[in-house]
Amino acid sequence: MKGFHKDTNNHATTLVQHLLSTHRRLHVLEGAESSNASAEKDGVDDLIMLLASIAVAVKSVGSAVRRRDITHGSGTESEPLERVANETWIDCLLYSQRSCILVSEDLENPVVVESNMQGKFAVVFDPLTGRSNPPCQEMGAIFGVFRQMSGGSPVIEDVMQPGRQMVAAGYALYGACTVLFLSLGSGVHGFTLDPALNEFILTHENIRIPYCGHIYSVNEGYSSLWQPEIRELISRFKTEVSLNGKERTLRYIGSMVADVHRTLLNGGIFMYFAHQQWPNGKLKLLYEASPLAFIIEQAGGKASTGLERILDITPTSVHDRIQVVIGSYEDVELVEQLYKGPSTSDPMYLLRRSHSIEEMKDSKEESNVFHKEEDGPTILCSTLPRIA
Ligand code: AFP
Repeated sequence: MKGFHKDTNNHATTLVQHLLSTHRRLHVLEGAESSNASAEKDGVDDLIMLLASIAVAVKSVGSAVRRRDITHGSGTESEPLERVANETWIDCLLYSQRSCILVSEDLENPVVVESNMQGKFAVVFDPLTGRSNPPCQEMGAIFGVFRQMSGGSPVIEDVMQPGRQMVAAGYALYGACTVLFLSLGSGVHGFTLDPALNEFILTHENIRIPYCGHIYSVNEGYSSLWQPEIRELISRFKTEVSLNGKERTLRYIGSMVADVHRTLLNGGIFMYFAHQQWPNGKLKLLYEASPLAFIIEQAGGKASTGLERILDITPTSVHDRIQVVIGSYEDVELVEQLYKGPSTSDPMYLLRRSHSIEEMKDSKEESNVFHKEEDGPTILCSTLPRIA
């Protein structure tokens, strides 16, 4: 794990300090006459207050998860963890007085906040995901924040927005330590909970996902339930050399937030295709796929259904399900090209790609610098002609 980022006074940077300083920096850059005035104007201070409340929800659910680890199966558990998590998120969002309408994976219908507690933001969230992976190692939470579009009382349209209109998104993971990764649309930053301070400390500043990877993540247990073209696509993808020259290898946790977290840090691709049990795909658009697509795109990656960009999809219901292909730019692009098939894919793509792989091999022999991890992908990026 990277060390704590220190500010100019050599102090670890907390979540709120980072959010405030980033925002101030952004406004100075925009030449705003005074950041206070502009902060007020565009409600960023309100957004920071809302994110601080989400951090409180993550801390308290994190400690409930850890307690549950200790008491697991002892019968002393009073309430199911998912109910504890859902109620905690709703309380924190309500008392932030910055939200107006809430969508939770664990509630059939959206919650409209009482007018005297209302703020400007619509929040969509999955308060506890990966829970079919007991005991709790790979559980987490996912959230997305939209601006209220309607004037007056909030309406369902305030959450039925395409992901590209989010003003913030993020996820938490309750693994060996509790981490919170988020973006306000200017890069992705990761924070780790320091149990001694009970503060989220900046540990991953401005993360960039590797341009290509060799890890692929898909539940191959469903291959018999997939459409033949999906089976064909996965077997083709597995045999296509990864641009970093490494053999492809499978990693699948079964918790999207954990699988995407690994993909963000190490590169590669996570896929969940439709199959007989889930004809439209299993994963939820609004509070699973869209927020994680926002994060991955902000880190330089790509996120699609295989055919269209996830962030351009406008939900038709709050619990819509979609297919998900998300991760390193080059890997997702390869899957999209294979998925589109010869009729609609870029006929030159695979040719260019194999050309680049040859070039890579040549440059590897030549400079034998390829083995130096950090150089690998950068060499490739310069060789792969972009699709206009
Ligand atoms: P739970 O939150 O019910 O554990 O579901 C997790 C999830 O929605 C997502 O996080 C996983 O990627 C996916 O389901 C795993 O689904 P399969 O078990 O069908 O592979």
